Amino acid sequence: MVNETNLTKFFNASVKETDPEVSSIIKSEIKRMAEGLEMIPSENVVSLSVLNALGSVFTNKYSEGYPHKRYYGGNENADSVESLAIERAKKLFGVPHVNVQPYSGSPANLAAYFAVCEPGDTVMGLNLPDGGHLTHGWKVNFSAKYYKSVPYHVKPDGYIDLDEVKKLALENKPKLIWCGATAYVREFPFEELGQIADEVGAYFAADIAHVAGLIVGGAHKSPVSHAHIVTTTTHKTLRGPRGAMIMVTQKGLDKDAELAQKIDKAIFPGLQGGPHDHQTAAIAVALGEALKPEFADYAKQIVKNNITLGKTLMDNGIKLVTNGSDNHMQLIDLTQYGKGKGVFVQNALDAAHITVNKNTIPSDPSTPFYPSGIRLGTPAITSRGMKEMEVTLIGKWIAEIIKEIAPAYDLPEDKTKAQYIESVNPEIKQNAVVQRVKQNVMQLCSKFPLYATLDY
Ligand code: DSN
Repeated sequence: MVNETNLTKFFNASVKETDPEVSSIIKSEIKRMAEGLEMIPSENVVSLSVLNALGSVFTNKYSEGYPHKRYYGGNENADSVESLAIERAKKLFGVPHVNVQPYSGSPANLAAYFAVCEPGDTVMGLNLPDGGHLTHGWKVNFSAKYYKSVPYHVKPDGYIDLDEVKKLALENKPKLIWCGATAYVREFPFEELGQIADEVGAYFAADIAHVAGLIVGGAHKSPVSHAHIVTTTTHKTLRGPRGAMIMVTQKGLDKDAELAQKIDKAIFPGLQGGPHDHQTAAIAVALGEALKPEFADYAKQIVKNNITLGKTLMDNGIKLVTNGSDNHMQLIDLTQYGKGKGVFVQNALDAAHITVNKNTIPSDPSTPFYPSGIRLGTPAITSRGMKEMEVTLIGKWIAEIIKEIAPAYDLPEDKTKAQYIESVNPEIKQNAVVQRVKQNVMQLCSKFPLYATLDY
């Protein structure tokens, strides 16, 4: 028999007692996060409430369909939590229609195509090596295999080439134009791209996965009055669980009165089965947090921290794409030290407990797997409470490591790249500068606990 006390006990039962193997891996991951600086700009630290909702009994439920129109019984609570998430998202973003069921960002974008395009239609998005996303038309992705992809690019200065977008749009008459990126450091030109889309009669979809938190926090302008469709993940600057949402704007409904139904049908039954109700519950919690006034302070602090990070790096001799940033991420250009240096710097920073990712830079002289840049940012360290003072220290440490490691190692031109990287890794880990920075990082992290209330 399940009474409330049993349920509470069950809910709180630690995996420690039932599965020591998994428990020990989770414990190691908590330690890694707690003792390091998470600076991958698409990652964050969710609240304990978000974690709690994500680990709730909703994971047991099947709810194919939408609130009050389900294919299974027992959905009164799933209806309530999904309706609540939808209402919060509508209020937060100022849109008339929201679907909170996409499993993650790529399925959300796939649904947008499925809703408004036929296979073979022409679509445009930012080229992946220029910072764009796989699902915006990169050649190996469904978005270029099933649609005719005409990518646009950034200019040599790193900003989106709006003249090129206009020229390509007039020539190719796309059905859909995307705005959004994984590695773009300036505010998106939503208004200008929306005008181009209108001129050629295209749908305009803004994928705000990276900057959703900055937008709802008032640190960046919203695309809602310019786009027909807005997609976003929920786990980046929005600081929710892994998941995604698709929004239809009033402009979208004015263009196509059926657009909301088309999006909903594309998600279910078009592409997905049962929604992840535990994810929906956690999204509702995160949206509730984002509606609070303190979230605006958080969003603005992310940007302030990132501007400080960029300035510190440049003051210490590091080159940045576009010489800085407007958002939550920086793209370090390592080509002053040679090509393909990203992997050595990523490994050295990893050894110093600073987690970043190697990334292509515009016109990268190397390849996406061995790129010449580093992408890093401030959402997660801002969630831990770090401000400009801490970020200045971190920026100096990163610059020290780059200057120590990047000139010291060169990628072989032949097929021995992976063996070479593996062979120099132990030396990089033991490097005196890397070791000193690691000690400093661990000391700093101890003052900003990941979850002050968790026992790890
Ligand atoms: N993987 C995400 C990122 O890191 O930006 C994009 O899908």
